[in-house]
Amino acid sequence: MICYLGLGANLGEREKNLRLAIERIKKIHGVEVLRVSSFYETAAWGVTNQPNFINAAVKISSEIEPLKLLDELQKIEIALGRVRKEHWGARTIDIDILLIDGVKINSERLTVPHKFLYERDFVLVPLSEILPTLKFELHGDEVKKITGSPKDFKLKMVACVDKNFGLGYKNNLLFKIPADMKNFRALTLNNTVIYGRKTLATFPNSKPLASRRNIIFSKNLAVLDGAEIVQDIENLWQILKIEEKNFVIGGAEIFAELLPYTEEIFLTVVDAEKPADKFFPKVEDFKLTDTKNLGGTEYGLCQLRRFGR
Ligand code: A4P
Ligand code: MG
Repeated sequence: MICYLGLGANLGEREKNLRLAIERIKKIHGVEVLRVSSFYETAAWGVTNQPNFINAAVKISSEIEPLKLLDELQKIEIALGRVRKEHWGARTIDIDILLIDGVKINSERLTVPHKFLYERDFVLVPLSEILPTLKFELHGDEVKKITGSPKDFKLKMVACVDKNFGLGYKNNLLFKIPADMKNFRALTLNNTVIYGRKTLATFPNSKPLASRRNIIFSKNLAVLDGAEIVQDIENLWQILKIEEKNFVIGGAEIFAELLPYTEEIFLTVVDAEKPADKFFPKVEDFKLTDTKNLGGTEYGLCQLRRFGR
C-alpha cells in the first residue's frame, strides 16, 4: 500500500533529525521510500510558545500492516531521542501517518487520515509537493521552504540498461556502447559523479574519472587520490553542493538508495535481453520527457523527470 508520512522536528539538529529518520524508515523491513519532499521551516502550531519546526513529507510503499508500521515509526522516534512529555510539545522527531491510499482507520492507537491533516499548513504544503492531486485549502500559517534539504541537490542518474532494466552481470556492466559512453561523458564532464566501490572497480585501473568531482560510497576505503569518500548518505548530504550538477552513476544499490531524492534520469535503453543479476530500481512517479537517438537503432536515450513539480 502507498502511504504518506509527515515528519517534524523542533529540537536539536532539526534537518539532520529528519534526514536520519528518513534513512531509518528506508530500513524498515517491507517498506520502501519512494519520494521525499523539500524541508520547510514552520511556526509551531497548537502549542505556540516553542521553537519553529522543520517539516517534511515522505511517500512510501509498505507491505506491513498500518499498526505494525506505527510501531516501527515509534521505535525510530525513540531511537532518535524523542521523549514524550507534553502533548503537542517540542520534540527531536515526530513521525505521523498522514494518509494511506484507499484506507481509513479509526482505532484507539491510529486514526488515518491523520485527524488534523486538513487543518495544518505545515502538513499540507510538504504533502502536496509529493501528492500533487491532493485537494486542500491553506490557512495562512507560516510555512517556508528552506535550502539545504536533500531535494535541493536535484540528483540525476545516468545508466544503461536492457529491456528488463538489467544493469550488470557478475560485477560487469551489460553493455559497452561507444555512443552511450560518449553521452555519459558529455553529461558528467566537469560535474559531480556519485558511485559505489564496486563501480569504481569497473573503471580503467580502478581510478576515479578524470575532470569530474568523484564521490565514492565506501565503508572501508579511507582515502583515494582524486576522489572523496563517503561512508553513508548523511555524509553525502554534508559534502554535496547545491550549485553543482550531481550525477549518480551506480551501482544498483546506490541507485536504489538515492532514487527517492532524484529528479532526473538519463537512461540508455538497449533493445536486448541479457542475463543480469543487478537491476535499475523500479521507477515510479517519473515521466518520459524526451528521447534521443544516440546513433544506433538498437538503443536510445530516455530522459525521465519526476512529475508533479
Ligand atoms: N496516533 C493516532 N493516529 C496517528 C497517526 N495517524 N499517526 C496516536 C501517528 N500517530 C497516531 O502521538 C500520540 C498518539 O497518537 C500516538 O501514540 C499514536 O498512537 P504522539 O506522537 O505520541 O504525541 P504527539 O505528537 O504529542 O501528538 P500528536 O497528535 O501526534 O501531535 P501532532 O499532531 O503530531 O502534533 N507545529 C508545526 N509547525 N510542526 C509540527 O510538526 N507538530 C505538532 C505535534 C504540534 N505542532 C506542530 C508540529
Ligand atoms: Mg505524533
